[in-house]
Amino acid sequence: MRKNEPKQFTIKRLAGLGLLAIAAFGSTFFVVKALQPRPGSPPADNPPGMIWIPGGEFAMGSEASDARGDEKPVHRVRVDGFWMDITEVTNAQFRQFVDATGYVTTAERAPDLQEIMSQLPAGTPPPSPENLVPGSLVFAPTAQPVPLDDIRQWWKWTAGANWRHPEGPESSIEDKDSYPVVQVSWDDAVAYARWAGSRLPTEAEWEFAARGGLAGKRFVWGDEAVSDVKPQANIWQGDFPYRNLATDGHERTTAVKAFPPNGYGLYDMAGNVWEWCGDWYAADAYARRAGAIIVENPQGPERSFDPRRPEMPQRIQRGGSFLCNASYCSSYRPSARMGCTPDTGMSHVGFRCVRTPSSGTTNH
Ligand SMILES: [Ca+2]
Repeated sequence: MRKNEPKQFTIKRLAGLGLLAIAAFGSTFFVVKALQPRPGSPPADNPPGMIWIPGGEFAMGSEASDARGDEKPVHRVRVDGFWMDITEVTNAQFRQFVDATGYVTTAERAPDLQEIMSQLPAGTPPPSPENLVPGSLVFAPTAQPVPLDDIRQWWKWTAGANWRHPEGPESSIEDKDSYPVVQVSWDDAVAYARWAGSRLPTEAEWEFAARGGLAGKRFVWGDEAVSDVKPQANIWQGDFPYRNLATDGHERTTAVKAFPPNGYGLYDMAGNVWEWCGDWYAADAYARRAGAIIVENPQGPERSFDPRRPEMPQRIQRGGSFLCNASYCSSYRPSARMGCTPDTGMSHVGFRCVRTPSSGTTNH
């Protein structure tokens, strides 16, 4: 691994093992073409809390100096128009879903030992019984600088952590109705979306929307560098993972709409919490599109592929979180991709939904 290369990691809900994969990728220069918005007026029946994203053709991915291997090559993609939640799904919205359905989230159920072992390399010892209780992964800052190659140092399996107690059993979401729900697995997000008459966005829809009509820009707000004085999004200021200066006023998540929206009127498409997408994660998804003139409404690969963790199927997350920092994880860039196993909840992962006039509510 060369020094100063961006890192990407994969996390599995492993009941205390905190197993992860870390990989680094090289970087090259890139040039992208201009966005070509597709004309057309939005449908009249705008769902509440959503905004019409007009669809169009765009350059997906990045070959900038801080882009990772799985963001390359940049390629042309067209997506049809869709409605998208203006904000991340909030605690209040998720509570409505749970109250209406009695849904029990993944983090509120005990992990399945057989399933865990099936996704671990042969010979890995099983987690201890006391860890096979309902819980989830919570970020815990370290006391001092640590090597950034082992995320187990700051992600802790926490019994009793779930969407109602996102930082552990002593925490709560009281007075946080307008904060994004976290500690939701991909399965939880899909269940909510179905109930809401929506679905998770495809990765292509998410990136198109995040770019907000700007072509080939590094960030959702343009090319302007991240400001330490007036941060453009809820990301980490200071030294990760031990010194959080919180100059943006927020140590962890913040209420939605606390930062300016992007060009489409969408909030927190950079930072605050990661957002699940419908697609499987495949490191080579873009490489497999090479040669296509334009890819229409891609739904993602048929199956997950990650050479670093082949035994762990993963779904896509996008947008980065309050933990992202240029020195470690600049994943608030609109092209940055993350894979995560669909049964994993974390204290910096949420989601938002989309809806299309004709395609129904299915995530595959
Ligand atoms: Ca976000």
